[in-house]
Amino acid sequence: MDVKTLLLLLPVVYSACPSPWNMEFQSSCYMIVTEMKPWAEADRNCGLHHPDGHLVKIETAEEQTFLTNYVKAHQAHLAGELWTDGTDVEVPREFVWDYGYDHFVYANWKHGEPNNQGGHEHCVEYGKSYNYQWNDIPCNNHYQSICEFEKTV
Ligand SMILES: [Ca+2]
Ligand SMILES: [Ca+2]
Repeated sequence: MDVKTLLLLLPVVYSACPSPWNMEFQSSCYMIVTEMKPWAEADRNCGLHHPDGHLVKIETAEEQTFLTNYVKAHQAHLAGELWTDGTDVEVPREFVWDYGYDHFVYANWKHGEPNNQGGHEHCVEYGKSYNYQWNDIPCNNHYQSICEFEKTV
């Protein structure tokens, strides 16, 4: 490989996350949104910051650990609970990422969750009150959120 080819490849290999996406893990960029919003609005808000932006999909134990470490380090600035992209609005009791396209392979539910308390819990939150395990909760609750987009290289 000559030098010119190498220089052309560098921006691809080392593409950092564009502001305000300030967290990077594997092929994804993330940002925490501190405004409290209902789930659907929080998801739309992610898309305002990047065309591929959506609420976070926690797809592996490694991603869960990365995010939890980051959130714990910054929790003084956070209210507690954070929206993820998980929902069962399309098919009740079948939780998926992104409105039905990706069934959960990895999951980290709190013991006894998802419990659909009162029959109105269709969105997945995650935060310190459940020690960063997952819980289904009404989608119209207002929480802070984590947004994610996957870099296309
Ligand atoms: Ca992800
Ligand atoms: Ca629940």
